[in-house]
Amino acid sequence: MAILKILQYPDERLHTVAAPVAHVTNKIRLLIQDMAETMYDAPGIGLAATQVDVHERVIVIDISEKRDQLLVLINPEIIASHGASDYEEGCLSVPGIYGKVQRAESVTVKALNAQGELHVVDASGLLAVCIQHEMDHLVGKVFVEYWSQLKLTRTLARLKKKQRRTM
Ligand code: QAP
Ligand code: CO
Repeated sequence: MAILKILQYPDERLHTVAAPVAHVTNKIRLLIQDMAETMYDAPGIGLAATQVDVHERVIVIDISEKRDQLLVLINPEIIASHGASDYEEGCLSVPGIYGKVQRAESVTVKALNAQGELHVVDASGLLAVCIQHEMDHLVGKVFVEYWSQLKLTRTLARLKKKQRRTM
């Protein structure tokens, strides 16, 4: 297993659109293991393959307290969504930046698991928000890009300043 490097916003590679996984091979299972290890190490509650510069539709999520409920979503598709929520979000690719995004309150997602089996997940609250946030990464969208131009410009300036400090 390995801890992967997480791309940092505004890295252009975060805007790459991921391709569907054709077959859930051992290579994909290895990627999932490494992504899970990277997420747990960070620590974070969700990570999309895009964030580790792999442009395939793979997501890992674990919102459990004990960090023992890994959810793997391969080729996820939202088949139903309801309501509205505005959770405070963060992102491992945008460290230290938090803010609200408008999303659906609950979603039903169809996806393959690590065994390549199709499953359907009904999610609400934090899990639903996390799934939508990670699925956005797979189409090259980062949560801060929902914000106003003014707020995004200020965020970019803060990130630049921070990245200068840690160089
Ligand atoms: C996405 O984000 C998410 O700024 C997952 O310094 C987050 O795991 C969806 C993290 C909240 C919905 C609600 C962020 C770690 C982790 C930071 C994460 C940081 C250290 C973010
Ligand atoms: Co993120």
